[in-house]
Order: sequence, then C-alpha cells, then structure tokens
Amino acid sequence: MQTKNRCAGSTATAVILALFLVLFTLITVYLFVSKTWWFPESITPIGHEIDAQTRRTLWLTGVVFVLSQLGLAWVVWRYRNRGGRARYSHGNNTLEILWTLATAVAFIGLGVLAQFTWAKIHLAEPATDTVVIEVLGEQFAWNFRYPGPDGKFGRTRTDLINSGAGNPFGIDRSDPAAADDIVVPILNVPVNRPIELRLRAKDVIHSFFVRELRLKQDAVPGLEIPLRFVAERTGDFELVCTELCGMGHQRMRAPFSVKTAAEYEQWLRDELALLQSNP
Ligand SMILES: [Cu+2]
Repeated sequence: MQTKNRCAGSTATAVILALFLVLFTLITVYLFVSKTWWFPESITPIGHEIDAQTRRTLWLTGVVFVLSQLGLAWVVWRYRNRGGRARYSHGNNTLEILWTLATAVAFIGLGVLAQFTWAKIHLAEPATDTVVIEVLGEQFAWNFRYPGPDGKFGRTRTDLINSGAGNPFGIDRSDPAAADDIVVPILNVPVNRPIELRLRAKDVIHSFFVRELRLKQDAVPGLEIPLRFVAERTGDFELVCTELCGMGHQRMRAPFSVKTAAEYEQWLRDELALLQSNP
C-alpha cells in the first residue's frame, strides 16, 4: 500500500516537471519567433551582416535548445520512479566524443563566419572621402570635435583641457588649424558617407554604443581607437555609454543624428558661425 502511494506521488511530480519543461520551451521559442523584445532596425550594411550572424547563431542554438529541453522532458517522464531499483549507467564514450566534436565544429564554424564581418569593421582601409570626427568620453559626457572647413584637427595641449570652460579637448586656438575646430555635445553625421570616429577617453574606460549601428567599442585613456561605419538611413538615435564608468554613468548619453548631406553642411555652417561670433 505504502509503495503504491509513493509511485502515484512520483508520477504526478514527473508529469508536472515534464509539462513545465515543454511549456517553458514553447514560451521561449514563441518569444524569439514573434520577436516580442527585439533589436531596433539596423541602419548600416555591416549591421545587416551582424544581424544575419545573430540569426544563424539563434537558429543553431535554438534547435539544440528545443531538442535538449524536449529530450529532458521525455527522460523525466520515461524514467520516473515506478518503485523499482535504480540502475547505474557508465555513460557512452562514443556519444560523448560525438557531441563534443559537434559543439566544437558549430562554435568554431560560427566564429570563422563572424570574423569576415569583424575584419570589415576593424581592418578595412578608410575610404578617401571619409568624414573624421573625434569622440572624447569623460565622466559623464560625450564630446565631439569636427575639423571645420580646413579639414584639419588643430593642436591640442593637455594644460588647456577644461571641460567647465567648454574646452574638453584642450584645443589651442592660437594654432590656425585649430581656429575652426568645432566642439559639440551631439554627434551628427551625413547619410551614405564613410564615417571614422576616433574614440578617446579622458579619465576612465567608457564604451561607445549605438543600437542601430550595431557597434560597441571601448574608449580607453591613452589610446585612439578608430571606429568606421556608413549610415544608410537618416534619423535621430541615441548614443549611450555601456561601461559602468562611475556614479553618473546612467547620465552619459548623447543624441546621435544621421542627416542628409545638405542638412549636415548647413548644421556645420551654423556651428561655425556660432563659434566665430563667440570664439
Ligand atoms: Cu562612461
């Protein structure tokens, strides 16, 4: 009588656990397939490649996830306590080797596929008509420097760095090349032009991230790190710091805007006029 009761109890437990696993798997798959929480649309050609890589990875890991969770549910149900003696299994070496190899091939394969896109972002030579913009992260703001009509960044001096006085870069205005350098707290770029950002940090490590660009790059004190992209759609987005850089980290964001060529040129002219009227 006692044994019978124990069997009935364990069947219910096995059924509940197996059903939970099946339900959990279905809900997870639904959230991915319906894209309930998903990335905003990419605005760069590289972003589409990164999305394709993400899809490949999710398909592969998704199939393995579904098969393993449903397999687990089946095992929980099939080998539930029926009141008999448990058997010990030594495992199966052939299977162990096979699935270890399969995992290695899958992950190395995904890595090999991804490296072509990574190389395009980090190793490609800049185009000749590249728009270069300096980006300086500091606790807790982003600063951007445009070279002005002469296309040259002027001299900077560390002893002139003074964020409170509007000179976070330490620009030496006595240098003719520096006279037209524009410093602003917003990042504007023209559409369909190659852009090169030169990332620097003044104090601690910060991290440049714009979701729609699919780019994330640390800004490190003492280094100048180039980050290249082409934005193929105009619009207003947001740049955020994704490195926990201090107590005000959550405030460290800046507007990022992709403009038409005409809008961009007009904006540069307006900023230059502002600079010259108030040097
Ligand atoms: Cu930061």
